[in-house]
Amino acid sequence: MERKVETAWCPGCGNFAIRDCLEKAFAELPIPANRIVMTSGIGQAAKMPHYLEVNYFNGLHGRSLPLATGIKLARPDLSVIAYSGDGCMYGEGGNHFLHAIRRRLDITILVSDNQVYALTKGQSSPTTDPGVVNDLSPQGSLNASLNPLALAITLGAPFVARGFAGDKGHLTELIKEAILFKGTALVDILQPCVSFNKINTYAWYRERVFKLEAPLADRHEALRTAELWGERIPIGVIYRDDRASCREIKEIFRREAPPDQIACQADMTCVMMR
Ligand SMILES: Cc1ncc(C[n+]2csc(CCOP(=O)(O)OP(=O)(O)O)c2C)c(N)n1
Repeated sequence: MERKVETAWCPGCGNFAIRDCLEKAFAELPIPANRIVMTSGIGQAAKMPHYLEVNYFNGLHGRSLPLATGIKLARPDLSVIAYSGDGCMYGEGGNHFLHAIRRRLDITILVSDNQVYALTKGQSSPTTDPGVVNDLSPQGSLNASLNPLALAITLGAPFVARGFAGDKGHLTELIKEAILFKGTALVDILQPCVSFNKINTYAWYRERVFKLEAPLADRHEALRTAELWGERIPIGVIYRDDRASCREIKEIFRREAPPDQIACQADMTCVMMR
């Protein structure tokens, strides 16, 4: 396909494969293109919507979720996708990640997880494995890593999945399923970074990933599966709960206040004006 825009990604970046999957998913979904909107923060991954034919709002670092929340509150008819890298979503945006899931809105969260802050030249990110040596942590990354899937399950997210940029057919289906899911859906995507992560390469993942046959409905079992990392890494829908309801926007407005009395705080928490 002919591209109109040149990307800032390195040749071989996992984001190219993820972009292909998003394009295919958008083309195949029964949702008109003008009903889909993406939000993103800052980083190489956050440039994803720039390179797609999609409506988008590119905000500050870590702020893709407040933007998505605001858009969803104002326009519940739109399919809203918050996109970013692991640093932006789980680091700078970590607080928003926690509370966006608690709000139970119908938003899709997609993350290019390369286990590194790539745009700023490879610092350890929240998902960097402890002990990993990089240019900026020559003695090895000191912190424990954050497991976004286990965290999302713990917070009660009703759809929690992991994809792999090296399996485009599987990832495309995951993205479509997450967008169609009615409720907060997370897909953390294993995205090899050819420049700043020489450990978690395509080959490294290919030796370890295995596909889950079906989503788990039991949260505790899902949590145990989400915690698998290292020798065996599950991909697919880890947890799916179709009984969990997402909050209808009109319900929020009707129960809590008429729309003209609603204000949004800086973190997009809806509050009633007194
Ligand atoms: C508030 C704020 N802090 C830090 C930065 C610098 N910064 C820009 S991009 C980035 C890292 C992005 O990493 P990630 O979200 O993992 O995406 P990647 O580049 O790896 O795709 C950082 C730290 C910033 N722009 N704003």
